Amino acid sequence: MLIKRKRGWELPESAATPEAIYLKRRTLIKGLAAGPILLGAPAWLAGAAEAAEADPSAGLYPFPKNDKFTAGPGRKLTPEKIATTYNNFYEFGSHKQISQRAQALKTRPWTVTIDGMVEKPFQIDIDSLIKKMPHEERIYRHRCVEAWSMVVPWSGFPLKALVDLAKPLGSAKYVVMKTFQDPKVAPGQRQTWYPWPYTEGLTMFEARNDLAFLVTGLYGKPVPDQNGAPLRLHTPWKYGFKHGKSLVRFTFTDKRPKTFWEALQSSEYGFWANVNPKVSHPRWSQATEKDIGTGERVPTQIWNGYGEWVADMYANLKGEKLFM
Ligand SMILES: Nc1nc2c(c(=O)[nH]1)N[C@H]1C(S)=C(S)[C@@H](COP(=O)(O)O)O[C@H]1N2
Ligand SMILES: [Mo]
Repeated sequence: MLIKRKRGWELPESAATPEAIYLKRRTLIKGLAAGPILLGAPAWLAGAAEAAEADPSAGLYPFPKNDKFTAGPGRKLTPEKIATTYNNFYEFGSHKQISQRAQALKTRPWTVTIDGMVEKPFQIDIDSLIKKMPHEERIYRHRCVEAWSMVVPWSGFPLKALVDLAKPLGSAKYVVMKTFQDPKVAPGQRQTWYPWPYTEGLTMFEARNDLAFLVTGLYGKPVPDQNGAPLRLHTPWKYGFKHGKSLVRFTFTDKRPKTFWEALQSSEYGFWANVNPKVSHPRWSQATEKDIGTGERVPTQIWNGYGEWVADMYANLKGEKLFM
């Protein structure tokens, strides 16, 4: 939880990280006509061209902003550089500095499987999915269970649109979302004590809520690998660990899944994980959070401030640990 490094945004431009340079090369190459110019080009240039070609969705961004969603009182957008270099993605390491390592992820081709209790299981490639889904940009606050937060413009589409595409049976009660599994790419997955692949889930009610959002982009561009390319969840009223990254499978079921953190430590992390400042984590208070953009500590809000959209869903749920 402690941020014990020199903060990236305080560095002069000349000290930009190799990752930033990598991203710049991608942009540079996108602006060049492909082909002859690459003959005899240095290896990094050719590699960057491949990376650029490998993301056919890049030209679709930015998407129109949905003005319903704002940073909120007293909050500011987190600088892009911070949100893209301070990450939780245990597949690439159990610390926050995984952004460069995560570039090993190959996000094309990328196939998403829809199965379980649906009319007819199917697979769809990510670019066909992106083209079918109604995209927009939403500013959402992101509250990690570790008591830090950020405010980010996410691009994507309502999870509800994918649920409709999937045509679940009336008997389905949950949608289970799984991250890719490939220990050759993700060194963390060689640590066999973790219950890979990363698994998360929502009730069908939650999945159809207007706020549940599948993210394909960040800051008006395709979502960077370290933030869960090419497809990750965002349910802003829940702790960040609910937001599975780099998703490959959506399974509809009538059984509540054992989620990744719950399987590891059920006394500390549960299925619901709704944000509540009054319910402490067993090892720390959830009353406040550190905004990683401003460095300020701000009070945490019930449902992370999204109660008007989501609180109803839980009104009749008795005997459930809704806030862990
Ligand atoms: N596959 C996978 N998804 C994951 C995680 C992870 O380790 N692996 N970490 C979660 C946690 S704890 C948080 S806070 C967010 C962090 O997302 P960000 O790096 O885009 O801020 O991703 C979530 N999704
Ligand atoms: Mo988190």
